[in-house]
Amino acid sequence: QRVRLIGAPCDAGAARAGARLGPDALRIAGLADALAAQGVAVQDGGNLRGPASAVHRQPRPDRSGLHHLDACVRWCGLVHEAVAQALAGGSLPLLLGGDHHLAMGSIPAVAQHCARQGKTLRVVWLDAHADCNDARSSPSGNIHGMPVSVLLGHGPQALQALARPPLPATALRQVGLRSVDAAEKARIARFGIEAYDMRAIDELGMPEVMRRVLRDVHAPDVHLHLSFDVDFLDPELAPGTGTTARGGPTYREAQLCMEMLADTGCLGSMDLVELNPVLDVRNQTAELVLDLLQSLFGKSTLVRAAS
Ligand code: DIR
Ligand code: MN
Ligand code: MN
Ligand code: MN
Repeated sequence: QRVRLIGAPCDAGAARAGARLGPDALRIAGLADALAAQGVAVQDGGNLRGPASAVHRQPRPDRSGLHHLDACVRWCGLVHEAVAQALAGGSLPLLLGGDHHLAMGSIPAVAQHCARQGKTLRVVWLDAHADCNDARSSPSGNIHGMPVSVLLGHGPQALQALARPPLPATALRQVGLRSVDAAEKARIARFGIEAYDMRAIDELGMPEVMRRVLRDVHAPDVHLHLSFDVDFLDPELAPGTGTTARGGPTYREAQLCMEMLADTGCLGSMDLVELNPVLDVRNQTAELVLDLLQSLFGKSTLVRAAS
């Protein structure tokens, strides 16, 4: 398996600055070696070069109610192109964010690739948040809180062009939610998104949640895209992210989640977003993420019989 690393050092969509340093924090933690240890051929495409963000951010929404709209649109364009190129070259694109608005660059590129290849796309969205706002419902104006709306064709007008054609809601599954705005709660129900909050994980257990999420994810006709927001993880394990929410998955729950995603054999692309090394403790969040990535790329403790 060939993986192409695509660094997107951009935090224009986030609530606080610092996620722009995520790609290098992952490299310094040993990302390439961690993947190589799982037999992955890693190709590091370096960091994309896009519009710079202010060092001291004083987010002020523009007339549309969106922070840093122009920068976000331009970064998504760069990401879209890089992801499309990696897929066309037969590699698995691993987008290193940067904040989660960049999924409006990666996922449409993946969807277009799947349409050409006649593959069914399934997107698993691991996040504490629903990222389901639009300009009017957003309490913050931060675009990282909006990509799910946009991908489903309901987001702010100014972002709609990024995600054509929109994904059907049936292609998306969210896991780990615990910080959802009132308007988002209504929108999730209205859009018909299959979402598993922390209560679902408590009641059903992570194994049953993931069995449901992956019930129709089987090789070879499904392309699985994983959109991994680091704030999915419990903040006691993963402090290095801009908008933490307590009560997230434990270390083992997160590992099992990765192991079950790996077992599908369908992983075709991934976003790894919202790592903010400025807020981290000795890069421990980056190191934890590498542990999880190894499981996602097939690491297991014992030889396992095919199930
Ligand atoms: C909040 C927080 N729902 C917003 N969202 C975050 O600003 O839209 N998304 N942190 O990642
Ligand atoms: Mn997110
Ligand atoms: Mn989040
Ligand atoms: Mn976010």
